[in-house]
Amino acid sequence: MIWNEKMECADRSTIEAVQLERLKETVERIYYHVPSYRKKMQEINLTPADIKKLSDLTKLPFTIKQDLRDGYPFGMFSAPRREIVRIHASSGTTGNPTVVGYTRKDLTTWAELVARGMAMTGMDQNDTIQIAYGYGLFTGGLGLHYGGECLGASVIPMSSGNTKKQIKIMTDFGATVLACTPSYALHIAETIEEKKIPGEDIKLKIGIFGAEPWTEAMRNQIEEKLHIKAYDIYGLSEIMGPGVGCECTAQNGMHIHEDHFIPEIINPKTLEPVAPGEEGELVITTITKEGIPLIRYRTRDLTKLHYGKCECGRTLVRMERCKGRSDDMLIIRGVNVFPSQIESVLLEMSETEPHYLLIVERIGTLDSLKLMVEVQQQFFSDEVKNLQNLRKKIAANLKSTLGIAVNVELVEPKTIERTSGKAKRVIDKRKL
Ligand code: DLL
Repeated sequence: MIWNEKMECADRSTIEAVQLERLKETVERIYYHVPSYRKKMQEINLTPADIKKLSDLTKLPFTIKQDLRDGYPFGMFSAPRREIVRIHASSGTTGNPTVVGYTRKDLTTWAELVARGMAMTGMDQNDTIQIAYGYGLFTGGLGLHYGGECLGASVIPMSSGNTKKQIKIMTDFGATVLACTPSYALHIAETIEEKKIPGEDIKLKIGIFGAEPWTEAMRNQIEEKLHIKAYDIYGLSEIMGPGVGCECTAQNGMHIHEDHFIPEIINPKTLEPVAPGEEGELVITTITKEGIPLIRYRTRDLTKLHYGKCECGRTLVRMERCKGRSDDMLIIRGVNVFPSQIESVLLEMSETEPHYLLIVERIGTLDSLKLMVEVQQQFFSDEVKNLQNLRKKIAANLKSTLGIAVNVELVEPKTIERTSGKAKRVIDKRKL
């Protein structure tokens, strides 16, 4: 099912014409309604009339998370408060959260776009979707909730946590779709295995997982353990929430809803656009939002965009799975390391579990990277020699992938704390 064929399968020139018209309206809106944007534009002598063609987008200033924090809580809203009908916020690790507001039209758009994403995965009205993303200020729960209702599916608003109850409701209500973070999906899958729930009691067919980086190897594990097709869904609260992009059944990148967002990829150092197909930081401009439209928002997410044809028939650009964030990249003794690289190594080995924690420390002037990873129980009952060998094998695999030595510590299953939301994979003691 294609939800909005006219937009999702439009040719490039049609999409670009729609984008230009909507971009002009958005620039006009922020210039006259958001003082901080007007000030930024005046500083570079830019007025809304200067946006004449789509490529003029690059004349506009960037927006960063700090801009939202500086205007905390509602400084960047461009609609009057009486038109704001919902407020969400994203918790920052430091400082104020970033706060976003939605008008009624924004909420309708959001629900439609999430529904479009769900339709891409093959979901329809006959599905029952269990939403195990957190409800609350986080956009995951309510975002998927209204998308599911808009699609016409039966929505189970579970929220995250209480895994035992998740599994009871999943089996009793016959949920066919699970929506949660990929790390929580894996935890649910393991609990199902442990409790020896018979396969026929689980009716799941599809998973809609996002909100944190995950790897292809992790997808394979989840698909195998839960006997489902697992799809990636991308979004961020500043831009809308979940549903900015979603994978279709081709599982070959997430289609971005270009009739509502203009994506760009820039080099995070030079801030210049990269060549098409190259990796860089995703920058997004919203072109239909009323509550808090953002121009050239720097997501910090590293990915690539592909404009080639997709086998599903949609012409919307596809973004690759996020490799990580430009700011959660670790630099260890000068070497760039992404937690996702380590995860891939672990998932390729049959002896380890995909539960791990990275601890970065500076000892004297040298950075050291320690990996705590769970291994199957049997290794702890085996001879010490076997444990030693496994430890060496993991260290050698990591060394050959990352090019640096990692101090590996094997721990027993269930030692590393589980979360039902976004997994915490890194403790960087250099920053504490
Ligand atoms: O995580 C929105 C969301 C909810 C997306 C549910 C998907 C599903 P924030 O809390 O504002 O919003 O966090 C946004 O999470 O900039 C990425 O770094 C990361 N992220 C989101 N989706 C993915 C994904 C929600 N599919 C930040 N793959 C983003 C990798 C993701 N990272």
